[in-house]
Amino acid sequence: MDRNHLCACSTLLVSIVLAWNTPLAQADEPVTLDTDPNLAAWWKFDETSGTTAADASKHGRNAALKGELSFDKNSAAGRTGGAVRLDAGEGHLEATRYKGVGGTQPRTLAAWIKTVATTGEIVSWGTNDFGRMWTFGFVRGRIGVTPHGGYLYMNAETHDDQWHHVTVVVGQAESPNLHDDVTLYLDGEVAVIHDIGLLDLWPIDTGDELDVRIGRNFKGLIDDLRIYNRALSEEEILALFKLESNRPLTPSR
Ligand SMILES: [Ca+2]
Repeated sequence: MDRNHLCACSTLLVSIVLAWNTPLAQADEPVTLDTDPNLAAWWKFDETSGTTAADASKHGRNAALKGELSFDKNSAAGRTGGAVRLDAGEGHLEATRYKGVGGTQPRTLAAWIKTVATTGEIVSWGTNDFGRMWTFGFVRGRIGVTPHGGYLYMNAETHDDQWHHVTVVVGQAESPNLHDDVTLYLDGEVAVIHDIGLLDLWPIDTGDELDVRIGRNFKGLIDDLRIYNRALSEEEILALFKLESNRPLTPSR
């Protein structure tokens, strides 16, 4: 056998082995909002026991239930599957060593909430300084966001003991600020803003001191909390609200 012939045979063999080891469906599997590589963390809160909320994004960013919390007593019927029931001072969750989406990066945070209260955080991280925090939750009694020193919150009230889907998006920008680059959504639609203020043009530059914390001082249910490190489109947020996150994403995104 000459050298060229040997090479050709080897190449063929390698190709056969590779083809054998590659799952047929993998290449054709459509990307969805559930399998999006930009889905940085996803807590479904479907657990019914223990003190760990698994990260369904496969990044391993599990969140630990702190204080008095455990799914044995803090699990409740959710919007899909289970939810975590929080009672303000009883405790919150922490994704140890996960620092969230930092700096000026675009991001989307989305969750279902059900509450009769008007205080507390859904999720937060950052460094405790002006423009360096990223806190999503109740701001002056309505759902909004604050990077510490500025705030943006929606007009609608959401403490009616019904499930609401709430989302905040930071768009791609060199130096994003609340006024120009941040959008809030309620139940799949762009939310009317109640107020924006105090350093609203201060650049958002999220720090990396604190681990991601979920449900600090929140009283009620939180379900299906997702963090994407990209700005989702209106259409995609509507799909989350409609529980259609397993549909293939449109190629135009
Ligand atoms: Ca759930």
